Amino acid sequence: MFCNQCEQTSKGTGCVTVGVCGKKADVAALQDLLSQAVASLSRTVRTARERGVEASGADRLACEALFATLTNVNFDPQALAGYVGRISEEEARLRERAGLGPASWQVAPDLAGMVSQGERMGYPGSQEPDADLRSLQEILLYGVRGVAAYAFHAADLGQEDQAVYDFIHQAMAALGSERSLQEWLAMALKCGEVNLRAMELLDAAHTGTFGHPEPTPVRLGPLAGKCLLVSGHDLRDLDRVLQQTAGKGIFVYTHGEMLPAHAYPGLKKYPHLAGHYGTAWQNQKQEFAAFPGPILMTTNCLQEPQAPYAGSIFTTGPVGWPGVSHLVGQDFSPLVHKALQMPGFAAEEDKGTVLTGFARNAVLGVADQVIGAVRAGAIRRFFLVGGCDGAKPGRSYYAQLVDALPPDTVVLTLACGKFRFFDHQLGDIGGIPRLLDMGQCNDAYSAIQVALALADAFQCGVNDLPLSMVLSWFEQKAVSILLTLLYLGVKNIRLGPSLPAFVSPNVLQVLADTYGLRPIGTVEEDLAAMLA
Ligand code: SF4
Ligand code: SF3
Repeated sequence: MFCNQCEQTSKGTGCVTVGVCGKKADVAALQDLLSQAVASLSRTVRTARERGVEASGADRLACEALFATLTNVNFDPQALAGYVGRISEEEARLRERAGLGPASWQVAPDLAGMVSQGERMGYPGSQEPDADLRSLQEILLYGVRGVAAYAFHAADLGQEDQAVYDFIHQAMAALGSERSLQEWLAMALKCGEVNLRAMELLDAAHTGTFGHPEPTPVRLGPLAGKCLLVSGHDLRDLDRVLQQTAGKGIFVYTHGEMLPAHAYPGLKKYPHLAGHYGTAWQNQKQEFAAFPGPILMTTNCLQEPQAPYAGSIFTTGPVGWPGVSHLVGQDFSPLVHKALQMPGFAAEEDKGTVLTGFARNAVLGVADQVIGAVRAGAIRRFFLVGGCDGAKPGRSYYAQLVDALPPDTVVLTLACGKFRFFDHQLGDIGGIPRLLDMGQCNDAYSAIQVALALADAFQCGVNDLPLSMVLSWFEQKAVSILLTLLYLGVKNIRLGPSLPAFVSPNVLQVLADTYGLRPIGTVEEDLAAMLA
């Protein structure tokens, strides 16, 4: 196997025998084959559409399949083989309808055959001998995986844009073809543009369905009683859980990226949405083991379930682990049943609260106050400290940076990296909290809208704002967000805890020269440079 798609990749170069994430060689091969199958489907979709043949069945399926290849989503060989089968059946149907004849390759008929086929083929673009051209194709592939994940969520809540699907097919179909460095770079930036649209759709899906997030204190300690934990990013799944547990005496808690759910009127209305439990994904083995109720994993980041909770964790959507109960469709009754069987928390515990819900509507609602504070010198600078968390010790940089920031600065944060500092008491500046949680990773859309609105108010460009971006990345959604920021021309982003293994030295030089993209350094040096 060879996989280099996430930040924790082995030795900073690539996982070759087993993934640091726990991905085994057969799963890696099946994910490569699945990506190849999507690329083949995408080529057929493009030809069929040129012939005027309807191909909408391929769009969401391709997104879901790509979602299953993201880091920490699906580790189940049977589930991945199932996706490969569905993709190739969809392609065969489409080819028949478009009068295209059979595809030039056939998926192996059984699991073992698929694994060796995936091993032989690798992921699309992996056969490119030139390191820089391969690097750009990997950036594109991983970015497209992130876009597909956001598009899948948005579509689930009824928000779709054909242009997003068309680009996903265009990019997947292009991988492995001969193109110049400039052409691949242009396509990677286009991926960033399309991701902005996908995040916009998801924002519309979330706010349209559940209302605009409102600043909301969230309880961190448990209440006495039966309990159920929901992790991942899928708000619709959380809504279903809340509906199906209503009136049953079960308290529902959020975990990881689900924290910002508490701020949506359509979700906070449930009195049994009791609070937030635990921190970011890499701590789940300890946190889940100590949770006295069942756990639902709606998306990434899933780690190998441990004995204490292997029988009480459930997956849904594109998530999977061999032997773990997978909930299909809208019926979560096995999960609810489990919650009623398990002991729940014996006693209430007070661990204070954290604030969330500072998405674009809430921040722009007090824009005059914020702008006034900047003009009066009360706010010297904003720091967007956002992105993913992970296990590397170097990630302590982000909490140290936040704690070292002077009191006339404001921290905007989003995604699971915030759990390193989300409960630090930073106080406020004239009533404006110094730590503003904007939401999940996809709520980078909110941060962008706030930055654009501030630039408008101050009649300057985003790069001229008193704003520094210090990002932490882990998986492929973060890759797509980084591409969005580069597409928008955002400069001088600091990225850590380490730079992607799939960015070659020459490509990195181009990104450094063009955008000033740079790795994080020490807290002291970076802070001095950003405040200068
Ligand atoms: Fe390694 Fe990350 Fe790939 Fe897992 S997803 S195999 S940790 S590079
Ligand atoms: Fe976290 Fe997995 Fe990226 Fe949505 S949940 S930010 S790492």
